[in-house]
Amino acid sequence: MTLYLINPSNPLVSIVNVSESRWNRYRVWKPLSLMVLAGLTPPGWKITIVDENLGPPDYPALPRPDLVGITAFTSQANRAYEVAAYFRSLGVPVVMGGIHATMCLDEVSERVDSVVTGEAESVWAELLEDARHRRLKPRYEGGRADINDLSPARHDLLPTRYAFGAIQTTRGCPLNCSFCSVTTFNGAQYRQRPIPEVVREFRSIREKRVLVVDDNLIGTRPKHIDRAKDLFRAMVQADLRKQWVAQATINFADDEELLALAAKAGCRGVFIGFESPTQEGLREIGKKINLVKDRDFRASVRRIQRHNILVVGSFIIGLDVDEPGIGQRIAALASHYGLDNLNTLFLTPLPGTRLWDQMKSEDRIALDAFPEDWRYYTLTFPVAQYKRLSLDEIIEEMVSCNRSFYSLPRVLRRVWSSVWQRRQPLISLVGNLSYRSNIGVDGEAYAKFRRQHHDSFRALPNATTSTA
Ligand code: B12
Ligand code: SF4
Repeated sequence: MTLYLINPSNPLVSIVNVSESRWNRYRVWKPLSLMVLAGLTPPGWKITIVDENLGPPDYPALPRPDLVGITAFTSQANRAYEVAAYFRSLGVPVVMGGIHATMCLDEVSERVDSVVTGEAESVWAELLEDARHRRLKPRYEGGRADINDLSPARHDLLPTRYAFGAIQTTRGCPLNCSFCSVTTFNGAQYRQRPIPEVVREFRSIREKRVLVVDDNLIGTRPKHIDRAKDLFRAMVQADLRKQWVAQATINFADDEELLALAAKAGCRGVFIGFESPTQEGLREIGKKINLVKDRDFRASVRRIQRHNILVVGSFIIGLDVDEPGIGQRIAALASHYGLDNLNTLFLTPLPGTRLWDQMKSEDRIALDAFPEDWRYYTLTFPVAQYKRLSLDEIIEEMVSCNRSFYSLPRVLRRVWSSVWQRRQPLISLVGNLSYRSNIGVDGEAYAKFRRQHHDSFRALPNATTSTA
């Protein structure tokens, strides 16, 4: 039996087509979900993983498979349906799973033969057996997997042409920020894989650099932090010689021992969600962990950087409290914090989130011609009615934020400080130039977007500005 596992592309991802910019090749990450599914697949299946981000394959030239499995984030849904339609036209059954299939079950069910909701571990073997006997059910409910019993991912099934391999050591997040899908999808319970299994899987990754995909590698409670320390100790002991980047909350900065162990275990960069420059903004989205009184964010960032770890900060534009000037405000604050890179995104109601429910009930979802409009749900396009910013204004805020943070003097200052502090100057240079080179391409993409979608955005009755 032959199985194709497909990760569809979205040409709008990061706005820039990967091949358009040399720097953006560094954005190519290995799709872990499909390697995990492959790891769960019993012997007897010949598996091919297709990552369309590496270039669209010539499907008609490939042998006809017995089953196709497609993964998709919401932004990939359109392309997922195109691929599904092609294989179904050949009579090949298609199953879809992942975050979009879980959050938009009805839409997906209409377009594929079978849908897996939630985590696949508990149902994948059964589904494959059903496929073998041509009795696929329309739906399999995966729920949440037993974290102590995950199969290692098949890291060998994709080429090593990626800048980063990928691994997952925990699932779930208790924080449930309004814009984020993780708590709904993976649960509020922070589940940690057994450390020896993580170390074993790390060893099987061929890439030198690895993205630890956990939404928060260190967790929020003292027992989570202790586990993170134990993991880092085990990684040091195993002498993995990997360099890795991860996502964490700002409390990463609060424990010197944790930072020292992370650095020793190979941590070279951390993505942290700062989200909003104001307390009202943080309250609006429910990012409680950033609301801790008296936190000095600049000092926290500096503490992390002292361990030779780069800090990439993420902010959101478009909160109800955001007014004209927010872009400059974010750029100034991010520079003040001393962030190595800044990633600013538009507030985006993703299906299944609290924000989606709220915006839907307020009739504020502007791009709602689904499934076509899903391709704009990359967080790099405005897709909703923003309370105090018109379409033109919010785009201007994004452009001015990036122009300001990635202005040449600021880039040079950051790169110089990374040389001075011996904090990976080359990566800092590449990262800054990559973001800077996007500004021009973003401008063209926004101009086209504005022309095509201006009419979908109308002034809210209580908005302070108009879209005219
Ligand atoms: C790593 C990651 C990335 C990597 C992706 C690398 C890659 N090529 O896969 C990068 C950095 C590129 C990325 C980019 C984006 N991401 Co991202 N990302 C993640 C993250 C942190 C982990 C994903 C992961 O690898 N998990 C580990 C695997 C094992 O879990 P899994 O994917 O859920 O797979 C399991 C099940 O879903 C299921 N399953 C999955 N696929 C399939 C397929 C079949 C056939 C079956 C049966 C089952 C199945 O089985 C698996 C095992 O249980 C998630 C958060 C999260 N916790 O999921 C966000 C997340 C997926 N990203 C998100 C978003 C919004 C984006 C972006 C659009 C915007 C952005 N700037 O972040 C872009 C666009 C990407 C695109 N291609 O369009 C959202 C998606 C929400 C949504 N509704 O789509 C998430 C959920 C984060 C959030 N805050 O809500 N991301
Ligand atoms: S944004 Fe981060 S902290 Fe908030 S719920 Fe999502 S994963 Fe958790």
